[in-house]
Amino acid sequence: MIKLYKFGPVGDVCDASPFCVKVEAYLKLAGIPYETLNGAQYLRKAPKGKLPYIEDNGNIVPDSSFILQYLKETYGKDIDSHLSGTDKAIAHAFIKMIDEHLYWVLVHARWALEHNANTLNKLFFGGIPFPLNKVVACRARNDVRQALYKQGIGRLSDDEIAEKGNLDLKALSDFLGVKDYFFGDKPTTLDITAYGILSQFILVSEFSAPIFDKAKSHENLVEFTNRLHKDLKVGWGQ
Ligand SMILES: N[C@@H](CCC(=O)N[C@@H](CS)C(=O)NCC(=O)O)C(=O)O
Repeated sequence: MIKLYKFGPVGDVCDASPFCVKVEAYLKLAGIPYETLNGAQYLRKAPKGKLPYIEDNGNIVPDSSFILQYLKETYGKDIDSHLSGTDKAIAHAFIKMIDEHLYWVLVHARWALEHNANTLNKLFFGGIPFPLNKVVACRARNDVRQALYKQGIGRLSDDEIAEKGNLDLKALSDFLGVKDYFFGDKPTTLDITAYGILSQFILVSEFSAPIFDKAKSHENLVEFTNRLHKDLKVGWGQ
C-alpha cells in the first residue's frame, strides 16, 4: 500500500501543510488505498528535505505535483481528463498562483505575525519536551523568516503581503463564481489544490490574521471548502 509521509492534522484538517492536504485529497478522490505516516521527523528522510513524499512499491516520489503525476500515470486515475487544453492552461496558472504565491502569504501569517507565535509553538512544537521545544521552535521560526525574506515576500509590510493574498483570493472567488467546482460539477486537480490552501485559511481556527478573515468573507470559497471537506473527510488517514 502507498505510504504518504506528511506532518499531521491540525484541528479538523488532515494536515497543516497545503501540499500534504492536496496529495491526501487526491488519494481519497481517486479511491487509491494509502496509509499515512505523520511527523516532522520524516523531513530527515525526505529526498528534497520537504513533505509530502510517497513510497509506493519501492518508488519514492517527492513534491506534490510530481506525486500526483506519478499516481495519475501509475493508477490511471486522471481527474483532469475531461478538461480542454484551455481549461488545463487556466488550471496550471491558478495552481502555480496557489503553490508559489498564496502559500507564502499563509506562511507569513502563521510564522511571522507575532500574535500567532504561541499558537504556532503549541500546535507545531507542543509534542517536544521543555526546554528543547523552545530551542527547536525558535530555530524553525528563524529559518522560516529567512526563507520568507529570500523568497522576497518577507521584505514587504504585513499589510502589503495581506493585500497580495487578497488579490489571489478574489481571483479564485471570481473564477469559481456560482459553480460547485472550478470547472463545473466534478473536482479536478485545481479543486484539491485550492482545498489544500483554503482549508488552512478557512477551517483552521487556531491562527488569526486579516487574510484569514478575508478568505472567510468570500461566501463561495467557504461553501466550496466545506463541500470538499465534507466529501473527502470520511476516512482521512485510513
Ligand atoms: N513543492 C513542494 C513544496 C513542499 C513544501 O514546501 N513543504 C513544506 C511544508 S508546507 C516543508 O516541508 N517545509 C519544511 C522545510 O522547508 O524544512 C510540493 O509541492 O510538495
